[in-house]
Amino acid sequence: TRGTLYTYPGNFRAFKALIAAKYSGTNVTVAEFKFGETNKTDDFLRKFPLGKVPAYEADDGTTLFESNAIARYVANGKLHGSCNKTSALVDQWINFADNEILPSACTWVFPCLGLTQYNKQSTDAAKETIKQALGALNTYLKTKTYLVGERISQADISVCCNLLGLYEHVLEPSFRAPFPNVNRWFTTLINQPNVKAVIGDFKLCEKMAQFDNKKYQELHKKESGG
Ligand SMILES: N[C@@H](CCC(=O)N[C@@H](CS)C(=O)NCC(=O)O)C(=O)O
Repeated sequence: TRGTLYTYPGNFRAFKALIAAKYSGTNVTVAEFKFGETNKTDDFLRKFPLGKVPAYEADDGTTLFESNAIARYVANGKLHGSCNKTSALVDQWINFADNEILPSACTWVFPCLGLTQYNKQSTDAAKETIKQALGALNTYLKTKTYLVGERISQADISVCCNLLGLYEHVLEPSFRAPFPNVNRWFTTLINQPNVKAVIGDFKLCEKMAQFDNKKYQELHKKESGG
């Protein structure tokens, strides 16, 4: 299988599929892409009606949106568990990553990048949710190297990718200290050659980032008519 992935650089959702492709030997080319332009063209919208990325077009014409579906497709059945039980466990962690981690991760990290406005109440709630999720993961990983079975699966890849922004920007050493098993597992993941080949060198957060109002104003100049 071969195909083309539409995404902007550094998109953690695209990473889920690109890492899966590396592990599975699938040839995925990243398209020339300009966010806000390429994904608004008629041609793109005909194939991918929401105009969102990542989006995938296989060489046989198959088109897919939603990062988890793309990751599954390019993995060719590998990485998703070979029996009913393991594939359900892999799904469990993929859904955990998107439902229990990602919304709070975005609420916490996006204001630090100036992408969204800061709201103290929602940020505090998000931090608590992240603590709960990391706590659950930490307990689960106490006796395990990987989330499902004895080798890397899409469960590890998807949870790891949804944690990237947190570990990069806000999980400073004192915040992450109570979760040593998660830290060990995350470090194992980001150092795998197939992961490194996609995400590059990763530096763990040293100091918790805060809301960047200057960046926010800059990024939102146009909308406010300035
Ligand atoms: N659930 C989707 C989310 C995709 C998504 O929200 N993509 C954003 C960028 S990361 C996007 O393309 N937004 C463009 C738009 O909303 O116009 C997935 O996991 O692939």
